[in-house]
Amino acid sequence: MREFPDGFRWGAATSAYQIEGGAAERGRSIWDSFCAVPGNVYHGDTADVACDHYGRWAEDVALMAELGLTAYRFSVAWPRVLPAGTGEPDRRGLDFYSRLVDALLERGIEPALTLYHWDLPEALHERGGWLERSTVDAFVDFAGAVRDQLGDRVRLWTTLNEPWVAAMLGYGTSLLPPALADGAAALRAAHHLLLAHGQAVPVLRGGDRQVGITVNLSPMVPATSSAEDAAAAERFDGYHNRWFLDPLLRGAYPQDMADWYGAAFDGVVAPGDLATIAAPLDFLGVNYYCRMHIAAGADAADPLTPRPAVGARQVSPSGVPATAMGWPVEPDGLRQILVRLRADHPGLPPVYITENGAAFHDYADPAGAVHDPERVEYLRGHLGALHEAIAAGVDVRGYFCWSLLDNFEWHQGYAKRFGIVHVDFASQRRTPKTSARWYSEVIRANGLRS
Ligand code: PNW
Repeated sequence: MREFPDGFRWGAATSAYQIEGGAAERGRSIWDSFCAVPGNVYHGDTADVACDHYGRWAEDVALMAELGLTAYRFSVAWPRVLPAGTGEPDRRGLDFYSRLVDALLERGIEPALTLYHWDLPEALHERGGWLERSTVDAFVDFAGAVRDQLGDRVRLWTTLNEPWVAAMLGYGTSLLPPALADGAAALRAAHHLLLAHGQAVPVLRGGDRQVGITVNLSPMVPATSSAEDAAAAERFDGYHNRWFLDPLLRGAYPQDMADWYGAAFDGVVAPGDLATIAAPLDFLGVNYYCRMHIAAGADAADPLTPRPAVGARQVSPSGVPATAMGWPVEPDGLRQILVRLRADHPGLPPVYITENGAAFHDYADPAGAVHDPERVEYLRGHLGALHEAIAAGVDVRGYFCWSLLDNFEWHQGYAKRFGIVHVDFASQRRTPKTSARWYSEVIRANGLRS
């Protein structure tokens, strides 16, 4: 038996855009516009209905209770609270989240709220979006409006989900909106996202509220033992991990990367910004999916090619099993990144694993049960690695599996299923997969029996 600490939180995670639907009752976001362009999203899928969580939230909370979750991570759709991005909050939007929070608390499930999971109001994008400081101010107002409504009942507050994805993929590639594929824009957006986080921290603090941010981290593995690949992996680490961790936890951007980016990063930082961004955190949220294997030399044809350029590319390791996303399954990477975090940042706050999971193909048997043996093995491996990290002294307070439900997997539409609960998108029927039943047992035991 590998037991977890007393009081360890066992959760599952979702995000507003990926599950809610209810599109007619909220404002538009950059994702709505992106989905409307043929070719952007696999199969032309949209999130107008998604899992209809907006209509079925009560059923979904009952399901969480049945599975025994002790925490639930969700995000608030900015365009549902402030349809035009700023101005007067829409009561319907605030009431929706208020009912959700009450239902969770009634079931003894701790709500963990994320303010920004990529659904920027279209109206703010039209005024420059994350390229402009005015969006930082709008975010702080949004944070205040949600705090006013839910601050008495929600204890765990996360400002942003994965600023690397929002900035480096959203502004630096054409894979996610606003799809600018512009390196200088990506650095500007990243800085303004971090600033929005930093400015929101004091607004959210108070009472027994704990405030943090979620970053996605990956250990970097040089593809070969060459000095070129080692240097490339170090730059990719700077681009992906340190560009966000260092300002948040050290109050400075990594100098090697600032030098490498050169003119693309000129004039972005204003006096005082770095102190704002480094506001002390009550916890750090870490999303972990896989390690990244890195070789020197860019691949301009790769839609994920970094902008600004880092002279490095991701390669697939041979002999390593992969998920349906093509992501290598390397559970020990979770232990590696946590142990490194603790070594690199002596003042590291408590950590929550705010996402970990995988897309796999599942199959239904004649009785209607849905089996996903690969996900069970994925979760077992990663929880084992997490247990080792805790034994090594990393203060981890909880784990949220991504995701509670199969959902709208961004530009991959509904083709990739991350849920521990199967969703039939025609009938909206929810069926817990084998992995959900297995996870329930882990929660009940507060650890791994095998
Ligand atoms: C996360 N990468 O995104 C998101 O927070 C979720 O909304 C999403 O559904 C989930 O992972 C699965 O994709 C990531 O390229 C997207 O390193 C890309 C990366 C990491 C995380």
